[in-house]
Amino acid sequence: MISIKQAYQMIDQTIQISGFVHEFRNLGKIKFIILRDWTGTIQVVTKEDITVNREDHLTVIGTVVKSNIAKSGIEIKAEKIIINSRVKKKLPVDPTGIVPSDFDVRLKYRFLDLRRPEIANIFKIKSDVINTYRNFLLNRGFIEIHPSLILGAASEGGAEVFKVEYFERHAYLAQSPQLYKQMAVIGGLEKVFITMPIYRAEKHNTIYHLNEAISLDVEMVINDYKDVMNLLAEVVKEMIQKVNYEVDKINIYSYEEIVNLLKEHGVNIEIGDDFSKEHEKKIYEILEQDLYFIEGFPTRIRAFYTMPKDDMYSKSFDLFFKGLEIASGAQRIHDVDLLENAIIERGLNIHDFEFYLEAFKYGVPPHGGFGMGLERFLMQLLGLNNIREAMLFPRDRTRLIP
Ligand code: AMO
Repeated sequence: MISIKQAYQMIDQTIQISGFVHEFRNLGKIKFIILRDWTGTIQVVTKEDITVNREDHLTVIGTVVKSNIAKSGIEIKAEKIIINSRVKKKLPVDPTGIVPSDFDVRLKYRFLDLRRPEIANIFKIKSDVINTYRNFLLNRGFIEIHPSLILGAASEGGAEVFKVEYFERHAYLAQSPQLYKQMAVIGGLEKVFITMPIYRAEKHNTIYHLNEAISLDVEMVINDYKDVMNLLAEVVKEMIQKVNYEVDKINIYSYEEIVNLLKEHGVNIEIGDDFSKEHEKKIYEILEQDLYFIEGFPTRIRAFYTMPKDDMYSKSFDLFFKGLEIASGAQRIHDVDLLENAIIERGLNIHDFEFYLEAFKYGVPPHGGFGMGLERFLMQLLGLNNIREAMLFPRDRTRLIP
C-alpha cells in the first residue's frame, strides 16, 4: 500500500492509494477530491461522473502529476475510483475539527475523533515514547517481563482494587506489578522492566486519574536507591527528547526541604503530611522547574515495602513533570522480619502476603525500582488538559464503552 506521503515522491508514476474524502468539489465536468490518509492529504482530479461525500472511503488508481491548481503543487489524475464504503449517517463529530465537539461526544465517537491528525498524533507519540523507554532499557541489559494482571490478593494493599470472579473464587485486577517484579528480581532476573495496564478503583473523577492506565515499571538489583533515580532521570530525559524538547538538569529536593519551603510560602502543611494536588501545583510555582525529584518521604505515608532510611524517613522518591507526579519509586525492604512488621503496622492482612514473604527467606539482593504512569507523562509532555486525551478508550467511573 502506498501512503499519500509517499505518493508525493512518485511524480509521473501510476499508483494506487486509499483514503477518506476530506473535501469534494464538483465543478461540473471536472471534480476535485481531497483524499486523506494518516500521512496527509492530496488532491485527486477526475472527469468521472461521480459524487462522493466527506469521509467516504475510496481507492484511487491514477498518475501523480505536477499541478498549478493544487495547493501542494502536485495532484493525482484519477484513472479509476473505487468507493470502498459510503458514509451512512450524519457525522456526529467533525473530523476536520473545525466544528468543535464536546469531549464526551469525541470519546463516544473516538473512531471519528482519531481522524484528526492532532489526535492521531497523540497515539503516534505514545507509541514512540513507549518504544524509547523499551529500547533504552534493552540497551542497558534489562529484560521485559510479563507478570499476570489477575491477582489472588490486592498488590499494594488498600481498597482501590477491582474484584473479579475467578471460577469459584475472587481475584483482583493488578493495581501494579509491584510484588511480582520484586519476586522476579529475587529470582535472579537482575534488571527487569514492564509495560502493562494497571487497574485502580479510584472513585473520584479527576483530570489526572484513570481507572486503567499504562504503567512503565522497573525493578533492579541496586547498591543504593539513587541508582534507581539516576536511571529514571536518564530514561525520562530520553523520552522527552524524543519529541525534540530540551531537558535541563533534574534537581533533587528532600521532602523536608519542600515542606519547609511550602511553609515559608504560607502553605498549611506539616512534616508527615502527604502532598495534595494543590501542594504539587504550589511546589511547581515556587521551584519554576519542569522536572525534579522529591526524595526521602516519611515511611508512614509510603507503601509497606518501602525501605526506611531512619526512624522517620524512607529511601523513596517521586518524579514531577510540570508540577504533576509522573513516577514513584524506592528501595525495597529485603529483610523478611522488617517486611512482616511493615505489613502488620499498616493493618494489612499478613496472610494475603504469605506467597510474597516466602520469597524473602531464601536470599534476597538489595533491590529497588519505580513505576511511571505513561498517560500522566504524555499529558504533561503534550500539554493535554485531561489525562483521558492520552488513552485511546479511557476507562473512568462512568465510561465502560466504547
Ligand atoms: P504509584 O501508586 O505512585 O506507585 O503509581 C506509580 C505511577 O503510576 C501512575 N498512576 C496513575 N496514572 C493514571 N491514573 C491513575 N489512577 C494512576 N495511579 C497511578 C502515576 C504514578 O506516579 N508500585 C509503585 C511504584 C514503585 O514503587 O515501583 C506504584 O504503583 O504516574
